[in-house]
Amino acid sequence: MSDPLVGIIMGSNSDWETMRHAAETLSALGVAHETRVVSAHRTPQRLYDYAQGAKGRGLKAIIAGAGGAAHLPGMAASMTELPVLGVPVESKALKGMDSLLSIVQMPAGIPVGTLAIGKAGAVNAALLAAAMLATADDALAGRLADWRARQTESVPDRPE
Ligand code: RP5
Repeated sequence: MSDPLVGIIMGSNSDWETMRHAAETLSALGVAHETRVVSAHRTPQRLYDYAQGAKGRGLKAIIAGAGGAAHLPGMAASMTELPVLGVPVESKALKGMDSLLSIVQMPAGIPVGTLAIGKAGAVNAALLAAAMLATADDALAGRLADWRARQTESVPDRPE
């Protein structure tokens, strides 16, 4: 496996059920990535170390998923110049609206590209990270175009 280009981080092991869709999508596109549990609340030093070291280790983007009071994407973005894509994980109490609003409402100055709540957001974060990398990688651009063509072909004309 080549060196990871995308880091997928999540606030809890319980987020993996959602965030594995980002990892699976990157795998399908042949994008080298790594996965880590990094909590803004429970492991702040791990978050600091991860975000501070990410660019130097060769990562090009970070996908950060978290639920509830979801500080992880914003805190990660504050400590790296890499683009950070935030995935609001669906919470039990508020169905992910808390996660969404926590992630999307960044004050001006530190951006987080916020995706949809749950699996759709995890898949789309991976597709968006791949599209960003593909601007400087023709082979990846071709794989991404093939992925989209297969998706188009898989849509039936009539309901089955
Ligand atoms: C957040 O709290 C995590 O991102 C997770 O979505 C949520 C619940 O975590 P657990 O209590 O399941 O570990 O920090």
